[in-house]
Amino acid sequence: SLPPSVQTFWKWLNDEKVVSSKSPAKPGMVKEGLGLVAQRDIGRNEVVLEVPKKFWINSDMVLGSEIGRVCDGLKPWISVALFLIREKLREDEGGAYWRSYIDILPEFTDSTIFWSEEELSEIEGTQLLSTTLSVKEYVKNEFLQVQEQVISPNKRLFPFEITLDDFIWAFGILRSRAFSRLRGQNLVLIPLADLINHSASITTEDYAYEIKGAGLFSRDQIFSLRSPIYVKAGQQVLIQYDLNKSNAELALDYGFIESTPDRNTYTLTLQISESDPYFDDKLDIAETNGTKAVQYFDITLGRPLPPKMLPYLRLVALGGTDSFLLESIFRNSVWDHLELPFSRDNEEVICQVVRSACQSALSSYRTTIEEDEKLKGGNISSRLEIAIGIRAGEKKVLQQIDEVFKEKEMELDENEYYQERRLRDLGLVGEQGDIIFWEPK
Ligand code: MLZ
Repeated sequence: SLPPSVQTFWKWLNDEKVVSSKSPAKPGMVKEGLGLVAQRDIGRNEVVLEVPKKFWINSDMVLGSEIGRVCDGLKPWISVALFLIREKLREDEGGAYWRSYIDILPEFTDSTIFWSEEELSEIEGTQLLSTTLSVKEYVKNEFLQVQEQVISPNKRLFPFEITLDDFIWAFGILRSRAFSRLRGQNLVLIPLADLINHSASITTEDYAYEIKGAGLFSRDQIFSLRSPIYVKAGQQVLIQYDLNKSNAELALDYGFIESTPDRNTYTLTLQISESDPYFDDKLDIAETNGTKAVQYFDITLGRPLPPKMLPYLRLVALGGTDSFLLESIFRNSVWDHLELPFSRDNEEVICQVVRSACQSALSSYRTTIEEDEKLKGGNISSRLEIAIGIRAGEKKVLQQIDEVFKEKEMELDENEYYQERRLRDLGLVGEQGDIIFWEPK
């Protein structure tokens, strides 16, 4: 049966007429923790619940609340975080209204922002570790600022100690529970709707939830959640959170990963060095073609390289006798030329650069893919499972990239390069590739 806190929450929603006993779904205990369970069969695209705007928690609502006047100008997530923390920590009667919702919120999730140092050591060498550390650094800086500018000067509104951990808690709640891709909404917590869990096997994102008018004669808005698939009574209602997030993003935001291969990604950072003698010309060319001085390329397991990566790499590596291509008369065609191997030297450099970057990244993990695969089957905690999935996934992507450039290395002598293409275009190369000489008359 349901924990008392959840029963109280459900009663509150009934008392407030957000739901009735006939509601198609209600909170229930599921393998993820809490979830929404169908009380009867629910059809595909059937509305599961509707939550009126007065129950939404977003920055507009906070601006109209008791702390509104001190939240003016804050980032939306900071306002909502302050609101949640205050509702959580306050002990006066004013806290009664949101109490039952606050009480069902978890103290933590499996998001890497909640991991101990020991748990984080399992993702040593990964990009997820550095992302996690920089996100925590960001939250800390925001906390220190809001503490100095908002919390400390307003002791009457915040008559309790607020710590960085409280702030990380609120951040984690928002990252995992808020809906962020709604029309006109930056991020919004929708009590009850936020109990919905994610399913990897649901691959349609559209129409699962939306904001709409509460009715023909009402100017109010409601949040409406539909089930993307048919659900039998007693089963959990699930949605797809986000088809575009990588496993690293899923782990950071929600504290889970998928085994779907193309959720595994690695982000390569390439750049035109400021000390490059051709920096200005290269930057101009890069920018005309939609790339920057520092450019990120997300590489996905089982997918081809991003289309702009090879031209960008060739541009970065361009030098020596190839640098004539940077002259302004070529400006309109330079990117086209870089879509294909430009010169043997240039192609060789990009292979070496990428392969050695892959190998050095691969050497910073503590385990091999084989060791990871062995651990996967065992009886391990959910966090360790995430850690293993992430580090194995990154390594697989790195190996894939290395493999691609290893093949390119083997083709170096067979490629046709710019000079040959140009001669051929000018009709100076015969069928067998021999240069045709004119006999002097
Ligand atoms: N990623 C989507 C869904 C989030 C659902 C959160 N948990 C209930 C979004 O940001 O809207």
